[in-house]
Amino acid sequence: MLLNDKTVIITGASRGIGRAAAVECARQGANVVIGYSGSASSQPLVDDLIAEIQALGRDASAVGTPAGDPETGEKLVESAVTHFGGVDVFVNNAGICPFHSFLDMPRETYLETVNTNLNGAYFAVQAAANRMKEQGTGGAIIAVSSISALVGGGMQTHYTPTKAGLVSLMQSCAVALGPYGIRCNAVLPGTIETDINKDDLADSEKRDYMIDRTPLGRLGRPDDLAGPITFLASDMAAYITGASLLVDGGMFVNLQ
Ligand code: NAD
Ligand code: RM4
Repeated sequence: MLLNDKTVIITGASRGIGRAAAVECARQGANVVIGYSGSASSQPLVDDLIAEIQALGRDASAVGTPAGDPETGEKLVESAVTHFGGVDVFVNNAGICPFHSFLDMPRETYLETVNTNLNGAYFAVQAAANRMKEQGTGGAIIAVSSISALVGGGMQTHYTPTKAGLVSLMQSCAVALGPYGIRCNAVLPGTIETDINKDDLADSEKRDYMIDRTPLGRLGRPDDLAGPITFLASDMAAYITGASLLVDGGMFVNLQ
């Protein structure tokens, strides 16, 4: 039980990597605040996740609020305090990647991507950190960044800067929040099969290319991120802050 009786907030937890992390945190003893977009289509997914967490003997609350809204962090913290008495871990996971070419990138697509992935994260991290400071018991903040913080993508010119921004945010917050015992780290997934890249990977040539680039010989699954996120959230990582952990099956180091 790495997270016994801890309270973990996870944004974008209705599916994919966020969901897998939520279930693993509950398995490790945590109660979970599920952040989700608030869309009607997410509701059954959230109900299903709550049931799975409760079947593990833990509890969950859910807050439907857009990740890019500057008030979202405060709403999530409020739910954590009301239901579970405080916040120990904040996982900023919600994100979008509407693949699009650069020269004709619609302004609204760029702005929505930056707002959802980075601006929202900034204010949510700030809200979680203020609560952790007030509690005086330290805490852990984890940003779900990407291998794309380190390498480019011609159809991701709006997305990769947000992921590099999250790494930088965790580094600066590690410095700003270290004195309060709040650790800030990033995980950098490689290519994980989820809804975010379903269309992109529907092209079998592209999918095979991504597999070929991966020394471990397969694309990632959401569960591949659950362990690393839980580890960074736990006291096993007590002396780790400002770090970036690639979880990519070796894709990044594979030149030749
Ligand atoms: P996903 O599409 O399954 O999950 C994204 C989650 O974010 C969903 O729960 C979605 O509802 C939520 N979300 C999207 N927009 C939102 C908004 N405006 N408000 C609230 N919630 C919103 O994809 P995923 O792969 O699980 O993505 C999770 C994170 O992992 C993202 O930040 C993504 O950039 C990152 N990531 C994914 C990969 C990959 O290959 N799948 C690789 C690197 C990083
Ligand atoms: C990741 C990485 C993956 C892509 C997802 C959407 O950061 O670039 O290859 O599938 O984003």
